[in-house]
Amino acid sequence: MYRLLLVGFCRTVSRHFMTMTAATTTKIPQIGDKPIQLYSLATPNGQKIGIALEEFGLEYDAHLIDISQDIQYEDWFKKINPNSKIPVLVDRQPIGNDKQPITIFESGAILIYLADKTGKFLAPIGTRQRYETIEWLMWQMSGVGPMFGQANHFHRAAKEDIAYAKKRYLDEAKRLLKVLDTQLATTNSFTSGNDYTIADMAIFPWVQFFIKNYKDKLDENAYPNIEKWLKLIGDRPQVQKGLKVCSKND
Ligand SMILES: N[C@@H](CCC(=O)N[C@@H](CS)C(=O)NCC(=O)O)C(=O)O
Repeated sequence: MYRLLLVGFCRTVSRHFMTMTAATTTKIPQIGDKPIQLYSLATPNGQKIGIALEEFGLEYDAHLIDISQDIQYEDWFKKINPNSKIPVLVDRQPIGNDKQPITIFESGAILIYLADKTGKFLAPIGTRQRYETIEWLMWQMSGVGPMFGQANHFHRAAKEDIAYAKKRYLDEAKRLLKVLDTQLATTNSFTSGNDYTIADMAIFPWVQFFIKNYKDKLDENAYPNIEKWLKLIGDRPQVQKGLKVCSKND
């Protein structure tokens, strides 16, 4: 199921596609009555936010954005994310005195926003722990997401079989997994220390996807600490529910 879903995601879209979609019209999803509106799809980048909303216990309406239909290039969507990618979150009861709804794109930014809104899963400003968590969140955003995404693209979606690209991104994915495994051996619990944080929520969907789908290309038993951590997080009911938010199969 994962395989089918992920074959076409996180792809580079050509200008040709963009011109085509400019002409199409699709209805803007109905806005629900919950304070938070989520526009997403159950890919690893989208799943981070499904997990977070469940973990934070926030009320939300979820709108499935089918990126294979280029909904992300429609004008209404570009207004909420000019970068045309899921996930996007709109909060009609934002933090602070500002009564105007806030719209946030980029999953890392959404996670920090939700943590600040609720005071959960990210330590307060001024603590060392906060920056350790942000460090690992940024590591996911700049390393794991793009590199695992490229590895998946060249192994499963690319129209050309390019051995150099396949090896380059698979090697980098393996290196990143080793970095995580070593870190988890040090903390002996969660990614940035003793507490479960938004860094774990960001890293989990990508690592789970990659370990499951690329088992045959990874060395056996190479990541014992990751295996333990995957179970610890994967057993959480909020995570199991969050993974399915905006799933095409539900
Ligand atoms: N850095 C972004 C990446 C988001 C992203 O790449 N989303 C993909 C799905 S996983 C997407 O919407 N792709 C649509 C496209 O490229 O046309 C984030 O973490 O929010």
